[in-house]
Amino acid sequence: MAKRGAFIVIEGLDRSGKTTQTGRLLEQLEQRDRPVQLFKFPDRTTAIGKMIDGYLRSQSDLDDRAIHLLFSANRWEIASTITNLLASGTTVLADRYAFSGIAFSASKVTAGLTYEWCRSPEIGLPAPDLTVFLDIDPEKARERGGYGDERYEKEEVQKRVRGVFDRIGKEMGSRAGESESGGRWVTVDAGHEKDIVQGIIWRLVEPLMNGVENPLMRLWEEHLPRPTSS
Ligand code: DGP
Repeated sequence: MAKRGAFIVIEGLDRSGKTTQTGRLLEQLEQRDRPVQLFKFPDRTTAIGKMIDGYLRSQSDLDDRAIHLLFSANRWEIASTITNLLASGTTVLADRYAFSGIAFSASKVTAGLTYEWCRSPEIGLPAPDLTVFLDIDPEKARERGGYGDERYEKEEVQKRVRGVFDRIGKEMGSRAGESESGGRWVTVDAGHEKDIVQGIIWRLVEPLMNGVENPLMRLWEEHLPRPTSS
């Protein structure tokens, strides 16, 4: 049977070099025989994405729960496209995914959103085979040329976000082997030179380039209702 495509996610703190590394990885993947498609989350081109864009640029204010659900809906509106592409043998690369959804919302101090509440709408999304988390000390990130003007681009926020990503990484890591519904989670030190980071990422991705035999899993699928036999 033909193997399905691999689903690879790149996560990272702001200023971690995520966009550069995702671009470089895409170029490398395009040189292979297998088709590849990149998705960037949030996808600001859809109707939901436009609301998110206005919020990130502080042009609009939204309730913390409402914006959380919009970010998640922005992934769900593309979920079936991702599933179909993988089934047809395409490699799918995502710049951010459900893990950013949890990390950025759960780190809001005044919102009082629990980790579990933030995770809830992400349960059941197509699960990546590999998530590469680009980790950088927020102080070092700031020294890289400063944060931009968007809502979360502040050192204090990034420190809290990093803490939640750490928790997600531990949760995903402890599940590897026991359940593959989150695939592999690998933290990469994004403080290295660009070429070194690129090399590390490529070594992680290359084994997946001939396709994947395992069926596509769903994120945290143990929380989904079990299929009934009747
Ligand atoms: P980026 O275009 O990758 O720089 O992302 C834009 C900003 O949006 C960045 O500060 C991270 C934040 N972000 C990305 N995904 C989510 C999400 O699902 N939920 C929340 N609350 N923030 C997110």
